[in-house]
Amino acid sequence: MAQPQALADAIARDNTARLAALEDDYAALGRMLERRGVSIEAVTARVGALAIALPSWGLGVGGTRFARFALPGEPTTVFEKLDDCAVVHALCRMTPTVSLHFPWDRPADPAALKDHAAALGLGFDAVNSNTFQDQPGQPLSYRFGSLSHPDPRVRDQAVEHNLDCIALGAGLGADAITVWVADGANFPGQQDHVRAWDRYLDSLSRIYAALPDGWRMFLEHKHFEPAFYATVNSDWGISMLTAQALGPKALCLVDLGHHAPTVNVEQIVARLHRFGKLGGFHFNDSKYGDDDLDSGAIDPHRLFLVFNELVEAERRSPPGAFRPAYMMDQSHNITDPIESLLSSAGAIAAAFARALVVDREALAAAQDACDPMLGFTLLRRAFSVDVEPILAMARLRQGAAVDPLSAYRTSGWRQAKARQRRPAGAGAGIVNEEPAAP
Ligand SMILES: [Mn+2]
Repeated sequence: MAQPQALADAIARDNTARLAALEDDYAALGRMLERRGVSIEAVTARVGALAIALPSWGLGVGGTRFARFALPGEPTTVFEKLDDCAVVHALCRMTPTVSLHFPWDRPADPAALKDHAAALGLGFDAVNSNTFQDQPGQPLSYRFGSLSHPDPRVRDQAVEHNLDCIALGAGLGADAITVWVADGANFPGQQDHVRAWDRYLDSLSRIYAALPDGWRMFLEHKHFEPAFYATVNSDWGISMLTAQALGPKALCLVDLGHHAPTVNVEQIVARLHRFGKLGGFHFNDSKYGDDDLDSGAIDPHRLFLVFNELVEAERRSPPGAFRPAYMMDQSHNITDPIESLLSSAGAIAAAFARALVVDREALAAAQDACDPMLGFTLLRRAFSVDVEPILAMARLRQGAAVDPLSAYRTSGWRQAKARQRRPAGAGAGIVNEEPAAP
């Protein structure tokens, strides 16, 4: 079942109705870009090759500290979540892999999960460990930390969990692990900043030593929450120093929502790459903190500036060497997760497409000539291009939807699942509290 028939039919019907207008818009945009010396076909090809991993936890409806509002037909098992991932991918052809989170997604039968994904045409991206909450029956608590906990037995337990995630991921065909820990302090005096980091590094080095050949370890920093005074891996600086101490397989992961509101994230991206430590992204957007809103929902310009640095970084890299792991990390509290993921995929692709139409020679010349207004104008000129025809054409050529939201809604997927799937619980938190296996 690569694609449900009702979905394929909806895509085909919707695309047929929109084809003439798309071809008209695409031709007009192509002429405009040609006058700027940009080949629309080259941009469309790059956009068509963009791949972003879906977070398994993003397919269920999220929640806040206050409530979670279940959606009829939302997935409650990892198998159902993969089914929904396949729907997203069928509609946008930009999300061929899934990032699993253990133990939430721990399958009773890993081979069955791998087969299910393969049948859907999906692969697995980085796996994520979870030492930020206690699991039923877990001997020791992570209340006061995990990899940096003062008690070596807690650290051993957290390291063991990460090794287990690597083994599970390797069996599924993944080749990276993302480590985010909630370790930190709520009060001045609660912990020693230096000793806590030393313990964190020591635990990480044990996980690093167990990485299979070809694997990478992504360190995800976050400046606050759930620790509200100090976080062990708080920002890109300590994350990069940690990655440098560990070795070449350790890289930094930038979650766009894990910085203080005024931090210049695009500059961080440029510098991490300059020092060989840019591992990947968790795309999302925020206005206040780690809001996990849909990508580009609040500040599409910042997303564009991030991609502007990524395009620059790729140009500075040897051919084929630039391969950051792109993932979404969002919490959909009031929308259908499939619709939000499609919206984000479109926003990410748009930012990438706009970054690709920047006149880079003129930009470098303006920078060297100390011409700030021209440099700024060159970026703004690219940002103001409506690249929707490029995205739609890239999708159409791969059999996906010209208008993903419209095709999805007419497919009736969620309504059908509301009749077939068992209802999800309403407990608070970003993930359903249902057993992961069917
Ligand atoms: Mn994240």
